[in-house]
Order: sequence, then C-alpha cells, then structure tokens
Amino acid sequence: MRVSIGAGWCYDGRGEIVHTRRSALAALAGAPLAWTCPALSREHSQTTPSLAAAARTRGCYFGAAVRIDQIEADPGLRNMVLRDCSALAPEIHFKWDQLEPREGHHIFNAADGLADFAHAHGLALRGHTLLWDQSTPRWAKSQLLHERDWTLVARHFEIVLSRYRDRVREWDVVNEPIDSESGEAGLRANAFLRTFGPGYIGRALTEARRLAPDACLMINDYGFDYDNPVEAKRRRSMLRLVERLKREGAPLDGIGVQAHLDLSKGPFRPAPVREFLQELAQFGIEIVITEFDVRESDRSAPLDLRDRRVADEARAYLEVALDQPAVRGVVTWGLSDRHSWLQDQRRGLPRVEAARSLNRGLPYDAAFNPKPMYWSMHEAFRKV
Ligand code: 9MR
Repeated sequence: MRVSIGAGWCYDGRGEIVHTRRSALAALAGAPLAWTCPALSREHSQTTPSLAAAARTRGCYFGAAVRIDQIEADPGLRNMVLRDCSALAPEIHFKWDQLEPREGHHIFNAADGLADFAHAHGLALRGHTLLWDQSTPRWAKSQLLHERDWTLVARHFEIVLSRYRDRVREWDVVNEPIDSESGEAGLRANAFLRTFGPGYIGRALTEARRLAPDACLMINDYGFDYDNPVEAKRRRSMLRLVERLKREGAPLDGIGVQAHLDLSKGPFRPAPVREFLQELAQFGIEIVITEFDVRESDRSAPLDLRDRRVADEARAYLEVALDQPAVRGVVTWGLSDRHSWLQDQRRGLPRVEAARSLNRGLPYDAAFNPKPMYWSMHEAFRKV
C-alpha cells in the first residue's frame, strides 16, 4: 500500500520512498519511467540529472562545502561531489587559522589539495573566507588589538590571494560582520571592528580588489531567512551596510546569503526573504545562497515525516530565492548528513538510534542515498 507523504512522495509500503511525479523528472533526465529514489546509488548516478545540471537550467551553479581529507578518505563522497557539483566551497581549509596557525608558519596542504581537486575536475572554487573573527588565529587577534596595524591583514590577503587568485573567482572577503542584537550600529563587535572601526569592511574589500582585480568580492552572513524580529533587524542591518559601502564606493560585488534554515524558526514565509533579496539586487550586486542546509527541530518524529519537513522547507526557500534573477548560485553546507556541521556528537548510542539521531538537513543521507530534500531541490531548480 502506498502512503502519501506529500510533495510528490509516497512510501511504497516496503519502507521505500517513491516519487509520484517520477514521469516528469525522468523525462528531464531522458531516464526510464520506472525509477524510484531510494537506496539506489548506482541507478541514481546513472539515470538522474545532477543538481548542477538542474541548477544550470535556471542559470545558476550548484556546489557544496567539502573537506579534501573527507573526499580522499571516502570514495562515496568523492563520487557524489563529482556527480552533483559544479562548484566547491572549502568548509575549513581557506580560513586564516587553518592556513597560518602560528605566525609565519603557513600550512597550505589541504587548501592546495582542494584547489587541485577542483581544478582537475573543472569545478569552480569559492574563496571562503578571508576575514572572519571566529577563524582568525589567536596570535593574529591579539596582535591586531595591541598594535592596531592593518599590515597584518594586508599581508594575510596578499599571501592567500596571490596563491589562489587564478583558481578562485569568488571570495567571501568578510564573513559574518552583522550583529544587530549586541553589535554596534548593526555590526558585530569583533576584533576588526574594535581595532579599525566600521571602515574595516570597505578597507578589506579594497585590499582584495587590488590583489584580485577580476574576482567577485562578497560579504557572507546568516540569519536572514525567517519572519521574526531578530532576523528582520539582521536584514535591515545588512541592507544598511550594503547601502553605506556602495555610497562610499567600496568594491562590493555580491552578498552571500548563508541560508542555514531552521525548522524551529518556521514556518518559512516567502515575503520577507523575497523583499530582502529584491532590495539587495537593487544595489546591482549578485547573490549566492552559500551555506544551505536545514536544522531539524524534532528528531523523534518518524523518518518519513522528518524528511518531508526538511524537503518542504528547502523547496519553499529555494522557490523564493531562485525567483530572484540576481541569485546565481546555490551551495549546500556539505552534501550528505554524514559530514554535516549540524551533527552533534552523541556517543554511546546504539547504532540504529545513533543513525536516527543524526540531523537530516542535507540532500543525501549518511549512507549517501538521495533523500526527499534532494528531489525537492531538483524540483525547485527545474520550476520555471
Ligand atoms: O562547518 C564548519 C566547521 O566544520 C568549522 O569547525 C567551523 C569553524 O571553522 O566553521 C564551520 O563553517 C561555518 C562557516 O565557515 C561560516 N558560517 C557558519 C558555518 C557553520 O558554523
């Protein structure tokens, strides 16, 4: 007996999910009408168009955040990345604390490894990120605060941009500068703000432009997705920042909207996000959805219900985002639940229970099977 779980999906009574609109999707792929989605990695890779191919139909790229050590250790992940992505974001390797944990001692192995992997497979690489308080090494923060010397930032930019500028066309120059709750005039009171004042963002963009004149220079931030007072303030703060930077002539080319969705903040309402993206677009800048995933709010619900909630949230968000012509890429923060930053490390649970307790907010489950979120993203990309 088939049980509908909504959004074009049903359980076929044998514990498998079947897509009830498979004819439409299969037609896109030129695939046989008979396919279903569950646990069929081989068929999946042979017959389903990739997320990148689906995104391309909307003029967008699709990518995921990855780590080269995980790609190298896990052929399943490697295949999935090569199957679905046309772009990659370094989940950690490009951050300052990873590249220069001790002053003057640079470690480029992982960042180079990922850049080489992307290059070898013709994948674009996002530069995430040049300046982020949270990933600034402690030695650099304390020097900044004591010596108040921009040279330190300039040197970091010089080293990273000169090494990777030919491989990376899009940089998150500043990450997470917004804090409309406890910040100063909407800006996070981080080490850079405290050292250089609010001008640090424009200065960082100018520095990046000098060193990578052809790159798309972006600011990347989170918390713009829901209809609540905190996120409404965050949206206003970001718009104010963009307005100021543009007025000052700062070389800002785009905004990265992280879009870490969260079911506890829902229900998702399209209007605020639609307006926010439209207002950003009016500044003539590009938008990329840079860290897309969904945090669940109830992991004790049945798996099919959980997956449906996640898939519906992802679809609802993407339908709004992709409607905005300035959005030209979507990047998920990881590709499978196995490697999601949203997993808390609950040790000592029995295997089945441990698997159930994983957050299920990415397109593939921890065993690399595509989930309803995968298909709802596909459908959102294909919708015209
Ligand atoms: O997912 C990343 C995690 O593995 C790292 O430990 C952490 C610190 O470098 O950064 C996480 O990625 C963050 C991203 O760089 C910026 N936005 C929030 C992401 C999740 O924390």
